[in-house]
Amino acid sequence: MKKALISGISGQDGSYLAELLISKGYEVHGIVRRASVSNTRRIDHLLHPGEMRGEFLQLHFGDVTDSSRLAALIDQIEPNEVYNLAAQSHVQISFHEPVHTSEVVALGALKMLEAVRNAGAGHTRFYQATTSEVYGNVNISPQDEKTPFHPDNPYACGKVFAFHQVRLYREAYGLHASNGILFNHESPRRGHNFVTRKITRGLARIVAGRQDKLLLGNLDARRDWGHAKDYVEAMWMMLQQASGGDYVIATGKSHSVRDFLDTSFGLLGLDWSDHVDIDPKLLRPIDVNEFIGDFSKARQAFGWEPKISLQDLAREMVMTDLLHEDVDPAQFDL
Ligand code: NAP
Ligand code: G4F
Repeated sequence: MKKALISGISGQDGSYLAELLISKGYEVHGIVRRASVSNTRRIDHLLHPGEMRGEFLQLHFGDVTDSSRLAALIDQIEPNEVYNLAAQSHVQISFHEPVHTSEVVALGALKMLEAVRNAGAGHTRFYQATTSEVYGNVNISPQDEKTPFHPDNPYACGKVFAFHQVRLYREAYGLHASNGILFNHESPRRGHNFVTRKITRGLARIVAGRQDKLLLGNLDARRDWGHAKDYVEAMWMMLQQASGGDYVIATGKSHSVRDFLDTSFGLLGLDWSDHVDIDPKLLRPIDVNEFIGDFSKARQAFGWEPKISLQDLAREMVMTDLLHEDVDPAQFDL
């Protein structure tokens, strides 16, 4: 039975990846941070009630900033595949917490790589969660694996550092290590303070009468939005290749925040402009105007392509958030 270790397993992608690997017969191990209130909500269905383990999933307390703990876990588990998904992944918060963000995003990735290398784990394959944010406002469109990096926030700077460490470990030490350069991907499990989830959750709360207004920042920004479920499959596919590499994972289509508002409010027959106000505090010191990815390399190398459309993604998110607010989605023509 293959063994996988996932950092960031309690996050959006970690939860879908754990489900995918378990469905493929893996024994999955995950690193979780100790929190005063449980942070395993997204993976509780994979665990025995009240325990840190399930039939095919075991959780271990740890933190990617703690080298000694990472080394001990790699030694103990001897994973075939390591997926480094841990991050302070919020771009705006990275402007407020640049040092902490860099410690987790940049040094955390390096510490994971070192733990794998020092274990002499020639059989261990490594996945790094790189991001389209590495391109920033590069003004070349669409972005692919050859597009120069121009990181425009502390989070993106940390991810560029980690990208090059992964490439270096591949070239210098022969590690099977891959960078998935993933463009934005969303789901009903997306954190509440990312724009798509903030919109679908805000919409559901407005319908339920629990919220009056939805406060947003830059509505003109354009993003290439896919579904997290499709994207974790690409992570796994990268590690099944004969050697490591760097791959863009995207849909090839870009939409503005305004478009996403049109789509989600439109699903319930509402006009978002009656409910949305702009809050200047939500504007960033620099924002990236547009991301749009070219995923041809991944399609050619291992046949990956996105399956879920933005319309279906928005519908799933709106329906789930309505249910969370005890509103019956059946009353709408979804
Ligand atoms: P997410 O929901 O914010 O999850 C981040 C995960 O990292 C959580 O499990 C979090 O644990 C964990 N974490 C944070 N700091 C840690 C630390 N010091 N040690 C160990 N774990 C730590 O992010 P996501 O959307 O699933 O994204 C997964 C990865 O892909 C991230 O690296 C992100 O930067 C990258 N990425 C995401 C996207 C996207 O659009 N979603 C696109 C490109 C790249 P807690 O639950 O305890 O907070
Ligand atoms: O949803 P967002 O916060 O995602 P952002 O900044 O694009 O970052 C996400 O995707 C990256 C991949 O490109 C990941 F690497 C990263 O970890 C994260 O998952 O914001 C999207 C856009 C931005 O232009 C932002 O300025 O929406 C705009 N926006 C407008 N109002 C808002 C809001 N963003 C947030 N979070 N909250 C708002 O109220």
